[in-house]
Amino acid sequence: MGFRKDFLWGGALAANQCEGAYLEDGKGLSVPDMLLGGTAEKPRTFCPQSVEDAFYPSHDATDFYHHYKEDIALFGEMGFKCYRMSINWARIFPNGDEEEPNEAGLKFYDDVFDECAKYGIEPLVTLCHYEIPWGLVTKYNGFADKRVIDFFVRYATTCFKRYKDKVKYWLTFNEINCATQDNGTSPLFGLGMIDRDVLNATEPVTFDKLRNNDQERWEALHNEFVASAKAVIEGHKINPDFMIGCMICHITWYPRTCNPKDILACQEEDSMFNDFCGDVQVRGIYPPFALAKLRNDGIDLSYITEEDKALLKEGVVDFYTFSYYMSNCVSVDPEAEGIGGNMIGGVKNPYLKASDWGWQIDPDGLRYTLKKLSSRYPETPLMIVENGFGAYDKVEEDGSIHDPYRIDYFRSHIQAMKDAVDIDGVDLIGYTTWGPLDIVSAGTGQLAKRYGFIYVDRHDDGTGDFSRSRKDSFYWYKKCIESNGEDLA
Ligand code: P53
Repeated sequence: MGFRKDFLWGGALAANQCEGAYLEDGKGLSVPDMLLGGTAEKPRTFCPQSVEDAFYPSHDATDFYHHYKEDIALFGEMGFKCYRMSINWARIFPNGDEEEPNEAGLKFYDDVFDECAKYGIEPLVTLCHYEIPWGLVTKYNGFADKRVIDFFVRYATTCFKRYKDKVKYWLTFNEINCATQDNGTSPLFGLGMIDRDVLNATEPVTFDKLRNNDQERWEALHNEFVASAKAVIEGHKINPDFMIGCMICHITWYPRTCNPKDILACQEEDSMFNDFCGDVQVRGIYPPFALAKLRNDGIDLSYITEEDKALLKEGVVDFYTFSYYMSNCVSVDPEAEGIGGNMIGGVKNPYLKASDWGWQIDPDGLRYTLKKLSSRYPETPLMIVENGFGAYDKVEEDGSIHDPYRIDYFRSHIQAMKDAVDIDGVDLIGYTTWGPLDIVSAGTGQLAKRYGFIYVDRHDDGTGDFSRSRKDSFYWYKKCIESNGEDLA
């Protein structure tokens, strides 16, 4: 059987991680512009007042803004059918709350879409990929303020109208469920919320200092659900053929042991982190376990109005997309060995190997996840919009880059996808790998954590000439796409 004939093979980037040109053509500042770099061991920090000589990795990123023609040509050479990208909100509405959009920003994405069309590449556009305009953070505390719903809807409808004949596939918010974490980082990235007392910090602030008020955070997430639903409703009026999806960060959880207490703790993690937001966006209702959990945690749920409930019901998504990188374990044993490296945390799985950043490599977990999602949402097409392997790469004397570890990762995950389709009957419409081109890491701000098939000469000390070159994995993925996923050798 194999993958569908029209399977959407491709790769995925986010504007703030690849574009650079952070103040060009009228762009306003956005959250990632305020973040400094870290390492695998040392978390990145936040500082809105430019620290002298400090390196803000997103300011230039890997300069896609000036290389998009070359980059899209390389995607075309690999045979991409689909390119997932994001529009940088602050290019279109520099402060977020203007009445009129910035024409130069709109024009840039017209050019990007036209370039894709030359190679028959279908764009899949995320409207908000961790890149809320900074003006909305300072003035409104992001989605904590209901007015931001309408700013988002204005931005979304502006894009829908402008690109209605160039873009069919849209996602509203990237990894919306990360806001369920109370670690400070995720609310800043996703919701644009930050403690008022560190808003104007002049020294770098570590993320553990960023804490949000729980009541405010859950309300802000609700506002994001409403904003997404309204965008879906408006989008379908503009073009009924639009496919508008949700995007969930799926971290697959396993109980560390068969102790029933571990099983329950694991189910709780899975429900609240993975299932809650997807249920709201696919089914249009808050699932009972989430309502109960929030209520039991003392959250006043009166913000979920009847009017909002009707919007959530009407604005359900057309497809479900998710990122998948790893699985983690859950244990009630406080002595269980933890893992670091991702912002989500978790417990070590003795059967799995991990990347240099502690992300546990688990292709079986992808098959398990696909089967679970297809049972949970049997009428909703699924798409994997992020999957990939962050690693240190070495450039050889002759300029070649051998990355067999990355090829292994993709081979095993694509095989797992194939099994999910062939053996488990999953309706999977596409697969875009994360970071086909080297970019800035969201979690650590590093350039050294590379995901690409295409190497970019840019480094954490700010050196490099941004030149591009093909890694071994480039040729491997090209062959994979050419054979519609049959040739994984
Ligand atoms: P980096 C953590 C865990 C899973 C997905 O991440 C995550 C994160 C954030 O670190 O985010 C997604 O760059 C996100 C991308 C991000 C990618 O995973 O930390 O949608 O923006 O770059 C990989 O290695």
